[in-house]
Amino acid sequence: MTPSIVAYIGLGSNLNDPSAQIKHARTALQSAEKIIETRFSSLYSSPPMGPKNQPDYINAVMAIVTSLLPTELLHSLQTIENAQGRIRGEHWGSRTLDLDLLLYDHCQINLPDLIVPHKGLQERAFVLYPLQEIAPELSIPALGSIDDLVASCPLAGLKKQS
Ligand code: A4P
Ligand code: MG
Repeated sequence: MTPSIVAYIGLGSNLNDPSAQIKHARTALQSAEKIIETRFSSLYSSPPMGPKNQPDYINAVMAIVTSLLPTELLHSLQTIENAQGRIRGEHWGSRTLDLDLLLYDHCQINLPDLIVPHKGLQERAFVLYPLQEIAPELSIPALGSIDDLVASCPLAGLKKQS
């Protein structure tokens, strides 16, 4: 059996009551097989990165322990996205729910359908600030300490909600 691994999931939504989407996804993750929540960040709002003709986002980060392999975990995340009505349209376009596997243990993964740490993480305030809130001691493979990454990343309109 795979030992318990610490992983971090990024949650994002900007359609159909985004805060409710994030809370619903949290419940779904808590109920998913072989996933145990250990920390959940505040909710944060931010203007869209990418196309601007879409609503603001709500984002959060969840820390989990899991015995799922990385690709199994990605599959579980996609199942939850699909159950919440995710339709894949424009790249970086509006979505009811986006679940990204940000970090999986200290692994660096480069598969056609799975890149970990999640690409662009170091430039995204809506990922780094909630991550720092729940994991202030974190060190990210090839990127460095969460404190240093946050220090070099402007807020870009990010606001803590709750
Ligand atoms: N994929 C590869 N690595 C991963 C990973 N670590 N976690 C693949 C999850 N998926 C991963 O993703 C496309 C493919 O990425 C998947 O098939 C999976 O195999 P997707 O969710 O279908 O498409 P996407 O989300 O539109 O593309 P992408 O590039 O993943 O976008 P991001 O990076 O998720 O960014 N602005 C604000 N303020 N807040 C946001 O949350 N999010 C996005 C989307 C844009 N702007 C935003 C926000
Ligand atoms: Mg995504």
